[in-house]
Amino acid sequence: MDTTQDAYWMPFTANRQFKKNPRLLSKASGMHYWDDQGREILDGVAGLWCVNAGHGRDKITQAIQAQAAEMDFCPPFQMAHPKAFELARRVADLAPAGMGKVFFTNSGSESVDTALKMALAYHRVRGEGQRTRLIGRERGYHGVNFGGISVGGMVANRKMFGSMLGGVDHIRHTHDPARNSYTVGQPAHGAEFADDLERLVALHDASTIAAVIVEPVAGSTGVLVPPVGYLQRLREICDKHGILLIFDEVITGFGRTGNPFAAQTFGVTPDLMVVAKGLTNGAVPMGAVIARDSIYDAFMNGPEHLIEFFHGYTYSAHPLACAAGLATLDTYAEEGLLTRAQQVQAYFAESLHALRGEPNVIDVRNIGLVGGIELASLPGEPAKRAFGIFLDCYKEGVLIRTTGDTLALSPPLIIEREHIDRIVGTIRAALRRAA
Ligand code: PXG
Ligand code: PLP
Repeated sequence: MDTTQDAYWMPFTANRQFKKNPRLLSKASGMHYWDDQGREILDGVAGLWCVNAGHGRDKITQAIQAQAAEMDFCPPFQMAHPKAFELARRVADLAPAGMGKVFFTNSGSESVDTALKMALAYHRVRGEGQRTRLIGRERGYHGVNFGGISVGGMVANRKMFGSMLGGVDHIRHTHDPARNSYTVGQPAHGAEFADDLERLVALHDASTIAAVIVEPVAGSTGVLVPPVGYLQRLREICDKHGILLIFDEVITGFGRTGNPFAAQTFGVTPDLMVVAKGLTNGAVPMGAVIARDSIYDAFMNGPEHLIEFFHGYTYSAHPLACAAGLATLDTYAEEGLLTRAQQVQAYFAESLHALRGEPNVIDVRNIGLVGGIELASLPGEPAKRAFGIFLDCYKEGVLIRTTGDTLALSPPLIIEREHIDRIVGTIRAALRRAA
């Protein structure tokens, strides 16, 4: 083993396997990475679902460089800098009407925990402090902090970490391959999965429930697109019972589904929206929670000199992140990237669904510029077949992502047809080689 790699404990990585045969990237531009040997690699996953405008965008680079030279850090508690206000305004302007308040964090995981705390505190400041229960969903991914894994529904991310938050329950996931496999876009069947929330209301009583958190499209558990009418039904049940609806848009935010947010694509407005990743095009870590005005307003009570919400991070609204965020939103606007998926999604869908019938493919799912190709697992060895395909594609110069035995694609929104052809062609060849 190369001893220079000993010290780095890699996140979500098979450390021993990786260090025997490392995959090192050293340069990125547009749709591509280059490895440490100078080999070009087409990026089929926007880094990790985050580099939505493509890599190395000049405007973003320059904004970060200029900000670092002008002011490196500004304390975010009882102090602020102009770009923090400006970025909050710009993000709020992209959000559904009425969602006008933006709280900054440094990641999706921090944003999730921030949103859960906001929901609990919101009920409390309104005199409904008994609403302490949080509801997540099976197969949900909400990052890796304790709040997020508590409401999350990925067994491997939970089972090692004790009892987590108390008072959490889960509704069922919406994956229903028997009725919905190979659906192009939103599945027709399964709006009734939302009624599971009524079951939990009957069990716990609505007066104990603070919020429900779901990803509009579940990403990390294999690209699960919401059935037609499902999110509407969740919204109705939340409204009926005074429960807050939180959308985790860490992946779906910033153009992934053809609109700035999936809330707009599906026509359902949540009460709190969790974002990260595409907010800065992945260039500087940053996340945010976007809140309905009425939620913020509920906190603005009591003596004016007192802190209203005892929460925040040293690096909330970091100047470099704000500068990167503003330049990112400029780039999205100048190039129409937040709606560009609408133009490319038909070709993307057609190309992915043409993989039906290739060896071991059992389902294809897609919406906007996100896609999942599910493979039959090797008997007794879950995730191994997909990982083999990942390694083969990487060898052939295409970066994809796997989750379980699903191949996931979420390319930069600047993708052209020739890139789609190359990604899908490489996957097809890898599937055939592996068979
Ligand atoms: N919520 C959702 C819906 C996410 O997809 C997070 C929260 C956490 O964000 P941070 O910035 O703390 O990582 C995410 C992150 C994958 C994969 O390919 C997906 C994510 C992160 C790492 C890997 O499965 N999404
Ligand atoms: N731990 C200690 C000892 C701290 O002083 C702080 C912040 O001041 C934190 C953790 C939290 O760090 P952050 O604000 O970067 O999340």
